[in-house]
Amino acid sequence: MKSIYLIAAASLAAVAFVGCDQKASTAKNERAQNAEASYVAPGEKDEYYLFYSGGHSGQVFVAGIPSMRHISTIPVFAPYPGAGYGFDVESKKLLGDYTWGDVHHPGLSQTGSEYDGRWLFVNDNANNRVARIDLRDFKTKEILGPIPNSMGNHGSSFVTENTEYILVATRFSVPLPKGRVADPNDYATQFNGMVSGIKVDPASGKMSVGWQILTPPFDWDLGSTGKGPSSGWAFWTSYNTEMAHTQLEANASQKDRDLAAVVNWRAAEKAVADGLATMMDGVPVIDPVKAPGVLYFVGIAKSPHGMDVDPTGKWIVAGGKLQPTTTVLNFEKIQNAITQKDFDGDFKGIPILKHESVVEGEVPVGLGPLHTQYDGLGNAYTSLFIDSQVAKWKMPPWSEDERKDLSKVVLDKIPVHYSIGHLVVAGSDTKKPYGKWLVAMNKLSKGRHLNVGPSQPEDSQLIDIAGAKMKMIAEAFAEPEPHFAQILKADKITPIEVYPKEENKNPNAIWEASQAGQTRNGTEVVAKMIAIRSRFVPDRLDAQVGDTLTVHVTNTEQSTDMIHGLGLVENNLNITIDPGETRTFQVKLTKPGVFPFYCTNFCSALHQEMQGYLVVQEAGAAPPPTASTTSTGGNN
Ligand code: K7E
Ligand code: CUA
Repeated sequence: MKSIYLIAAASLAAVAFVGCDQKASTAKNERAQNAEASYVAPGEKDEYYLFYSGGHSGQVFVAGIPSMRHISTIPVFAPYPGAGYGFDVESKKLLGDYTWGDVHHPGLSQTGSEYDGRWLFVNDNANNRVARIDLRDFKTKEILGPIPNSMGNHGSSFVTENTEYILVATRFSVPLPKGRVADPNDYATQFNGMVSGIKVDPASGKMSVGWQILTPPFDWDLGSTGKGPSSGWAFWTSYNTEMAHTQLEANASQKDRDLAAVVNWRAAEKAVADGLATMMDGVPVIDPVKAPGVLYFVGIAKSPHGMDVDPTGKWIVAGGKLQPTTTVLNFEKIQNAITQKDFDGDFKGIPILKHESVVEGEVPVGLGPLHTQYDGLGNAYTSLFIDSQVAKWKMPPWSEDERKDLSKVVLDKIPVHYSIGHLVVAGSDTKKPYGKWLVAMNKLSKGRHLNVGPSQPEDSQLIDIAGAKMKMIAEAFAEPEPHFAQILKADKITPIEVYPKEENKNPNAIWEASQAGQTRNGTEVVAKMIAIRSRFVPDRLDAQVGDTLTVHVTNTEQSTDMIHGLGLVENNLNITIDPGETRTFQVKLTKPGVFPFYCTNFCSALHQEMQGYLVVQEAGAAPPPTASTTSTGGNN
């Protein structure tokens, strides 16, 4: 008896032991496989760039996929001393009066609905601007704005199929033109929103405001541009069709449906050419009631957020934050409804397309659907903010059986950590997505990292979408706050590593120590300086209180990664100069003294020795003998 018990107990224990061990080794295998999937060995490179918005940091972050390693921060709307951005004359001019921005939606330039690798556009929600980053050198080249007649540049920056325009829509409505004052109690009659077409010069990328479409005072939200059959069109969700101006969290959630905008931007172009626009604050503004065919509305699920056109251009998916479904619009049906005037009345003279006539279906994806992305294989991926999940579901066409119960097209769900906002599938907004990877950008990390105190990072998770089931692979953290992102195949671009000397057309560039020195004209002191391992020439500058000192620094190096910086002590100044580049800084001298300047970017064994002095005499002092000569000594 006893022995039987013993045997039974022993075999039970053995079963338990084997089971546990198997589980452990499966888990271990899986960990190893996942690690391998995102592992990029030292010296090897990632396959994709991830450009993700830096939110209220005002910057753009660059990481590699699949490693998720942060590679670079591209300063855009805020000073960034690490790149000397916001301290030299050129970048100060770009920033204008602002020292921050709120970046939400990066958009890569496209040709024929595919990424062409030329530019990355990003919006500033806070100060109504759009910026253009050149992917040749990953630098911000232009900031346009504040955009006239446009308040709260959130529904932006959506690139049209050949980068004809960056389309933007207003989050906030205000009395227009800006500067006009009206009582918020008269919100419905005195306030307006706006959709703007920011024209992009095809050769230079230079932006200008092309035209604008006046809209009722809804809060325009996310948008997307058409392609293929929907070429020339764009779509935005909105909230607050209630036109509330207080306690929006309750007052803007009264109706069961909100209105999305269906915009024919080619018709808008034509309306301006036909003289149907009137000028407001220097921009041709179209009243869509007077230019029929430019703007339509369509009712979609309550308080929507994301609006995403699929790679074929046939389907447009809206996420309904307060309704557990995505609304799938059929573009062909939209066209038919427009031709047949199949309207459900109008809103302030703008026709509302009949919901039932243009909606293909409402897919029960889960709670809090925000944004949708596509893999180009007929699958959609929707972020579920409330459920903290990504739902994978099948795009139309659907079978009769599926139509009857659309829960059947929901194929898979994966938990993310936590409260996902945007998600991105590589190339989702082009006609040929790369698929393969999905990055979930989660709002809360809730301590899934080393404890860094109360201010916690955002959590981004890499999900493998190549198989039938989604697979969680890796996790990375970023500073606040990634909203949207774009993924670009690395071999699409070949950024430069130095600025070629022959391309430097800056009239103040110098390449020889013999050309270096300073000149004075009244109180204007101008110096031309060279930075080269490991010295500045000249390494002495002379000026007086009351002078304006302008220094043009050329980094004459032509080797990769040989960057020099110039920090001027107690003058709140740091610039960095890339190889072959000339940068200019300007200081108004207000206090006498001797101020050291030094190289801030580690460049050589003698980096620490790379320094000089700015001698500032009292106002009116006789210029010292060395004032306009080149520095002597050193190793030149
Ligand atoms: Cu969803 Cu500004 Cu695109 Cu954030 S927005 S999540
Ligand atoms: Cu030059 Cu450090």
